[in-house]
Formats: sequence, structure tokens, C-alpha cells
Amino acid sequence: MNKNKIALITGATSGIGMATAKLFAQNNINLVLCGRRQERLDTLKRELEKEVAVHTLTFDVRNKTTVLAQIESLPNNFKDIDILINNAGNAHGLEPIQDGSLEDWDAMLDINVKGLLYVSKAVIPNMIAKKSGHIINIGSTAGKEVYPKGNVYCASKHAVDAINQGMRIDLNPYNIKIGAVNPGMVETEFSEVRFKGNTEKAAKVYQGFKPLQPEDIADIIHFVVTRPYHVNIADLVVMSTAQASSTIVNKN
Ligand code: NDP
Ligand code: 8X3
Repeated sequence: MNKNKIALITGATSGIGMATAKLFAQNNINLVLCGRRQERLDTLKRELEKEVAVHTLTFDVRNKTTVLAQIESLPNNFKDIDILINNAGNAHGLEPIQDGSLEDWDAMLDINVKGLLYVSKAVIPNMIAKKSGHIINIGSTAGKEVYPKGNVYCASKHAVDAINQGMRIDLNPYNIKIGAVNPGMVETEFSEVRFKGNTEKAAKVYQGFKPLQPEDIADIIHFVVTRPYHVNIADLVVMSTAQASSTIVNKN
């Protein structure tokens, strides 16, 4: 294996994570790709290992024992992770707080917040030992403002915002770069998951304007990880031109 950097990307089976994996591969960054959907990981591995070294890990970020064991099980040539993209996450439901489902609340807090923590817990010790590394936390505009019916999803992304700041403070003595990328509406499987497979309802979210594409966010993530080491993009918000806030979108 060459001396390329190694990036571990969670949520690499779809959307922003998959687009980032593809762009990283084009730019000679070796990959540890994570997700639950093994078939998609296998397909992506077959495609990207023509360009770089690729290893896949299949786990649910909610299962802390598995997360720690899987990352510990990485072969030696993939263990030394330089870049962690904490991307796995989703919204489940869009209801006023009084109508929200307990299962949806558990899913969002367990995946978006606790899952991100478990993965970070597994990766950070090596970064501390070598006094270098870069963690990018994928937050959201939902982590910057709360919108109607967004309640718990917004809470989970506000937590990511707080964790991003906390990581930057606590890991500062160890020369580790920490930053968040907070997108507005991106056309991925996000709304399909939020609306539990209702593709018609999901498609409507992105109708009447040009939403961000996962490749737009991948491009920004790649920019963030390719700055000189003394430059850390700490917190970045990106929306489509048509979007002014979570609730103001110029639709025609
Ligand atoms: P997608 O639904 O397209 O992708 C979500 C990814 O997360 C999938 O690869 C999925 O993999 C993974 N994932 C979900 N649940 C779990 C789990 N329990 N364990 C492991 N992996 C999991 O959505 P996006 O690409 O849009 O979302 C990526 C990130 O971007 C999320 O954190 C989301 O909150 C954030 N975001 C999205 C925006 C949007 O408008 N789309 C805007 C702002 C932020 P698998 O199902 O195989 O496990
Ligand atoms: C995803 C963006 O506005 O759907 O985080 O919450 S939004």
C-alpha cells in the first residue's frame, strides 16, 4: 500500500458519504467505508479499489460493542486513520412534538449523536498517540436553527454542533483538526428515510428549486481536508442558493 492518507467514512452506502468516498478515491485517499448495507459497501469497494486501497466495515453505529470491535479489527494497513468523516445519520419522522414517536426519537438520538460518539471514541486514541488527525462532523442547518416539526432531529444536530466544539477544545493539545460541515437541503435518500419509504412525499421536498447535490458537499469536504495542516475550517454552513433558512426556500 502507498503512503496515501486513510479516511474512515460512516454512512458511505448513500448520499453525502458515498459521494465523498468517490471523490476521495479520485484524489488518492485510501478508504475505510462503513454502513449497514453490506451489498452496497461491496459494490462501492469493487468500484473504488481500482483507484485506491479500500476496506469495508459493516455495522450499526447504535451498537457500541460492535462499533468498537469492528474498528479495532481493522487490518494493520488500515488502522492508522488520518481522516474521520462522521456522516452516518438521518431524520426519522416530521411531526409536532406532541405527536412524535418514541422509536423515531430513539433512532435520531442513538444514531446521530451516540453513534457519532462511539465511532469517534474508537478512532481518537490513535490520533492522540500520533498527535495528528482530522475529524469532520456532518451537522446540518438543523443544528443551527430549529424549524417547525424538526424538534428532535434539530436537537440531535444541535448536539453534533456542541460535540464538534467540545472535540475541538478537548483535542486541541493533541494537534487534531476538528470541524463541522453543516448542509441545508441535499437531495439524497434523507427524505425517503424521514418519510419511511414514501418516495412521493420525499420527492416533493426537492421540487421547485435546485437543491444541493451530495457531490456539492463531497467537494466541500474534500476542500476542507486538503487545506494546509495549520488551517482548520472549524464550522461551515452551506445551503443551495434558493434556500435562505430552514423555512425559507425560493420555490417556483
Ligand atoms: P442518506 O440517507 O442518503 O445517507 C445516510 C447514511 O447514513 C447511509 O449511508 C446510511 O447507511 C447511514 N446510516 C444511517 N443509519 C445508520 C446506522 N444506524 N448505522 C450505520 N449507518 C447508518 O442521507 P444523507 O447522505 O443526506 O445524510 C448524511 C448525513 O448528512 C446525515 O448525518 C444527515 O443528517 C446529514 N445531512 C443531510 C442533509 C440532507 O438534506 N440530505 C442536510 C444536512 C445534513 P446504511 O443505511 O447502509 O446503514
Ligand atoms: C437536513 C436538512 O432542513 O431537512 O439536515 O433538516 S433539513
